[in-house]
Amino acid sequence: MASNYVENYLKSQLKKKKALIFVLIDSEISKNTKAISLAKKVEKIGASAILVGGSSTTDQIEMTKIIKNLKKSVKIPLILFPGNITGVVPGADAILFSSLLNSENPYFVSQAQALGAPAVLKFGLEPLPTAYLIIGEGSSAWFVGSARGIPFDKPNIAAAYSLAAQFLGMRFVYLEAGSGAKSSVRPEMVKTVRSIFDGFIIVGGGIRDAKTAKNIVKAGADALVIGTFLEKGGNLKKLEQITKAIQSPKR
Ligand code: 1GP
Repeated sequence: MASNYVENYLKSQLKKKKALIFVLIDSEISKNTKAISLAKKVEKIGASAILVGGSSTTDQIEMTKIIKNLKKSVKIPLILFPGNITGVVPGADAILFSSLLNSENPYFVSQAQALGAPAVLKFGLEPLPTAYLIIGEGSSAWFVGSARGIPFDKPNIAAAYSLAAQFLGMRFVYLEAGSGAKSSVRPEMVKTVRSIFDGFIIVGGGIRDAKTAKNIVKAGADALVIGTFLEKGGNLKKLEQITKAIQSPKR
């Protein structure tokens, strides 16, 4: 298996940019041609990776097909973002090998991981060890993952989970407000997690304007995941604004 190629690439990108943009393509929503054209456009705008997945992946054949075509169309890494073992398919570069640490169902904490791990090895996917933390309630990820959502205004709880993740050897934390969330994770929470977690902080869910994005990055996020507002194919201008707002040179 390729060693830490994607992880090292992300680290080197971070040295050049203040924060990274990951664009999420949900293969259940964006079908082939749309997904490919979106990926090409966002690569041009400056996205550092494409996440492929979501909490409701069922069509593995379609997903594999999209990944195969994406691989031919863009140079940036394709990272699987599985909501279950159905999200583990061949052809991508890496996988957010995640444990939903605040799930009430042990299946999402460790059992799906055990069931999925042999396929990750077989497909040569680079596992990025990730603590997936669901913030708030009511999102699909919250419902499907049987999460006990961390309240938006309890940054210390998110920080405690992140510290536990660090002690468990996880190098990525993903603070997830949920796809299409009304409000994103608050900067105060990101800041508190940043003060205690040494690894890579990913923040996603409901980020759709430059000001919000900037504040989350200022608080210490390393990467923002953008999904919903790009799904309909428009709004690339807005992505440009967000990218510009967060990727100004470090000094
Ligand atoms: C969802 O964090 C991602 O898992 C992206 O969220 O779709 O709201 O951009 P949005």
